[in-house]
Amino acid sequence: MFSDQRLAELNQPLLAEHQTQFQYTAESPRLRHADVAAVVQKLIDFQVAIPSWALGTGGTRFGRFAAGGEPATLEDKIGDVGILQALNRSSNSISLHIPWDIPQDIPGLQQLLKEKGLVIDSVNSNTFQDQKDQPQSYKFGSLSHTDKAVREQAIQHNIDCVRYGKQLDAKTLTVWLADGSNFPGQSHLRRAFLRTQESLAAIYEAMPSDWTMLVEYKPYEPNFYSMVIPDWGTSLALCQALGQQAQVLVDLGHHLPNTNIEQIVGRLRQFGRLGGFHFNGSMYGDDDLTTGSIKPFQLFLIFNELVDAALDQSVPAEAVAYMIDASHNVKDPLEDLLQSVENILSAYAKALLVDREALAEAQEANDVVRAEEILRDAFLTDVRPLVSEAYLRAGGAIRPLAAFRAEGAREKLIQQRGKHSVSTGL
Ligand code: AOS
Ligand code: ZN
Ligand code: ZN
Repeated sequence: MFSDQRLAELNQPLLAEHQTQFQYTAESPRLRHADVAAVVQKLIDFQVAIPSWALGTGGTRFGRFAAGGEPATLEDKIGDVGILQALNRSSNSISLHIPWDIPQDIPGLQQLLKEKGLVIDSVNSNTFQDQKDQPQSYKFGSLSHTDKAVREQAIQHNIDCVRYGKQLDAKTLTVWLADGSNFPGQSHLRRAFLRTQESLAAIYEAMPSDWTMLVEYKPYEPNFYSMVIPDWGTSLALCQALGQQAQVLVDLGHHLPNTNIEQIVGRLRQFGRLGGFHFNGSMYGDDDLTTGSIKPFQLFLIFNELVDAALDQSVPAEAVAYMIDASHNVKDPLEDLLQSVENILSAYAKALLVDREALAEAQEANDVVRAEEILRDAFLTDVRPLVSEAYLRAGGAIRPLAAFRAEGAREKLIQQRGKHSVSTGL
């Protein structure tokens, strides 16, 4: 849909204004301390994975309102991420969820991924639902279940996920467990943890040596009394017991209100155990809203920790997997994802603009107000021209969302796939 030529046509009317704005920002005396060209290059290099399950409308337990033109197959989903990538050149990978995305025609999928310039970054296992014809039920847990037969089924499912992932050159297995209990006394808390650790170890052993296992935590939902992996401490303990290929995954929505997530991120980086993110926006809990829509300052502070850690020689270098985990009830899913990626890039750009030398001085001198003002200066900078410049230089659209609309992309997808097509994911 978005050929290079079409993108050039869509960019043409915006070009002059963009150049003026970019120039103005790049030459702003407020950014004297920053290397703007280097910031733009870092934005160009930054990639965030798109979850296959966020390409359709999610709905809630009360209802679901289809967007129309939703992807029904893995091929369609790759097509959708291809649209995002053509527009913003910052979404070159896809997270799969098994069994929603079981790859069938491997050579065909590989070809399609190549054509669109995409890779599969991670495979997510699903032991939170029972599948048709599945012998054992996950009603009372999966990797933590009291019954060995259920645990073995869940372990095998995770091993199968790795096998599917290998077919498409993925290198990451993400494990999120719904396991827990709804009432006091229902579950033996320590034993449930130990059984989980044992199950994860069996999966870890079966994983190729160049794979990473990401262990996601979540304080509540679907279980409301206890979750087996409720917090980053539990994830970290499991990862330390498993080995260096096991890393903690931080989903921004998986914290109780007012948790200092940036500090968790800083700690995990320091310990060499920050494996990746599930980005989303959160007002109350696991809301899975557009990343940066509710707490943009928090998103900036998270990136501030990441940028700071990357500059610190004493912090172990590690590959962090940046992924979105979102769900859409009222927005067009693709528009939402374009907004999310842009908000992520903006937060990153602002973090890159922090005057780190001045901040370190203010911190050493305990100058609270000055230190805070330095962060606020960066946060309040309008970085949209820098983000647009990155899109443009990478070959994308100056304004991806506007291009998506100008092209009538959703209408075209509806023409192709129908008004009532339903995505296979949640
Ligand atoms: C669930 O709350 C988690 O965020 C998982 O990452 C989950 O696999 C994903 O949201 C898809 O349902
Ligand atoms: Zn998640
Ligand atoms: Zn979640």
